[in-house]
Amino acid sequence: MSEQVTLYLHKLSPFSQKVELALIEANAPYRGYHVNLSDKPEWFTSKVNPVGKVPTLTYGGPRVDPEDPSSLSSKITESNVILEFLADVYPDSGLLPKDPVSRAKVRSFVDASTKQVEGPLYDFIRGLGSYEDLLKGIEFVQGLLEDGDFAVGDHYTIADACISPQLVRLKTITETDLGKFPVGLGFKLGEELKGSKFAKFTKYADQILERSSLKQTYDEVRIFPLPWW
Ligand SMILES: N[C@@H](CCC(=O)N[C@@H](CS)C(=O)NCC(=O)O)C(=O)O
Repeated sequence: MSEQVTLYLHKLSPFSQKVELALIEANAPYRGYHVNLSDKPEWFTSKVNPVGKVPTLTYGGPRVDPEDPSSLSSKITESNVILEFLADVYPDSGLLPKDPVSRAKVRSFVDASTKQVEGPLYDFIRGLGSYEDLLKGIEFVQGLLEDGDFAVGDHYTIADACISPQLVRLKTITETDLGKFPVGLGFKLGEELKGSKFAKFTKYADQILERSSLKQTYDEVRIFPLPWW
């Protein structure tokens, strides 16, 4: 029997969503436990993650009640680290390709999408970041995209899982203009992304947004405003 996997998550957390996407795409059995971030249980910081953040994954050890975690399981934190861990634990999932050059490309994509889109996008939504920085980041990441349906190669990888929460939030803000940025900038961004300059990015995003893993992990109605933003 496979090792136990429990994912401590929050349904509105984009970082949790990355990990849940990878688990679903890998067909990995896991138990999800929703952590109430507005009233965090004491056991979560004392027994699961001292930093108190989701996602956190427990791996191995006995199958216990998630509210009474075992000291025998490994506790893995930070969404991108967890993505790599899942690719290691499920080597046949395709979450990382076998070929070293393709693996490096996936990792470069994860790094770039985190620094150039994830950070600027969440700053932009919170009214803290610039429109131009976000657009430059999207352009940079577009330059890394290959020609197929996936970020790298012909299979869903952690590169796709890593950027998906941003793609779906980009869709929401460009269609609704919801966010703490100046009124109208969300719609403007949407128009810009529809232009020929961003055709490759938009085509890729549209394909990823159709995946059932994405639909299973995103609740558009409840996502804005996020309680902790
Ligand atoms: N860099 C972390 C960020 C995780 C993070 O900020 N999680 C938020 C939810 S989106 C959280 O748990 N916030 C609760 C808190 O800080 O108390 C990752 O990639 O996993």
